[in-house]
Amino acid sequence: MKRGLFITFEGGEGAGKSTLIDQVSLQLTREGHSILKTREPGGTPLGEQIRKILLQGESMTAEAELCLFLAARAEHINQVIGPALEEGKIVLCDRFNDSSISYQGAARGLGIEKVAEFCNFISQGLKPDLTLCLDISPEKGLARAKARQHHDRIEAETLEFHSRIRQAYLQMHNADPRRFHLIDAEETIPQVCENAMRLIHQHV
Ligand code: T5A
Repeated sequence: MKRGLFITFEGGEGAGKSTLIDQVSLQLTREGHSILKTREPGGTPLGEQIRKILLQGESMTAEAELCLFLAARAEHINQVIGPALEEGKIVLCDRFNDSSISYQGAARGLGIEKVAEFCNFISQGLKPDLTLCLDISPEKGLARAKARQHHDRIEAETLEFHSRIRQAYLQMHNADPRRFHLIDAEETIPQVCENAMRLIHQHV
């Protein structure tokens, strides 16, 4: 696959990813870059339908949950991410494989290695060039998320569940610090954005 630049954003609930992606997108567009902003689960008509089932639907087994996230991702890569990268765009993606590894692999207990392998198969080896993970304590992130109108099935999990997600992200940073960067999400929005842009400018 010919490449633009693939940047993913990770973090626990309410960490500030959507806020950051909007700011980064604005700034990169002003600098003259061609941007595609997208999110998971979602980004395609089928992906958006799957998103509703995953976030608003009935409870399901961890295995079913993983398969649904990956079904949405397969469509997303094929229809949206892959073509945009081929056109040379900078793709800003709210969550990708690292979310499945931390949420389903670590927090749901399906196993980090097994889920990583499954993700790699589904995404045909497509890896982000850069991942920015907004690090925040689960207590503070959930408080931010709960202050909003809409709440979903996964956000409503226990504090222990959300703590396992944070631990998994910290491990990912330790395992691959050149790609997977942690950004302190408890700083102000402009400061978080400045820290993210500093890392992005090393790649564009
Ligand atoms: N999931 C996803 C899996 O389990 N497996 C997978 O493979 C994938 C892809 C997605 C859910 O699916 C799970 C993860 C999620 O549980 P979602 O609705 O997209 O659901 O949820 P999130 O991705 O968690 O998005 P959120 O909208 O909940 O959080 P964000 O985008 O991180 O936070 P944001 O930007 O909306 O900010 C939250 C609030 O905080 C404020 C904002 O103004 C907003 O009010 N804020 C700050 N306040 C103070 N200081 C800052 N620096 C702030 N930054 C933002």
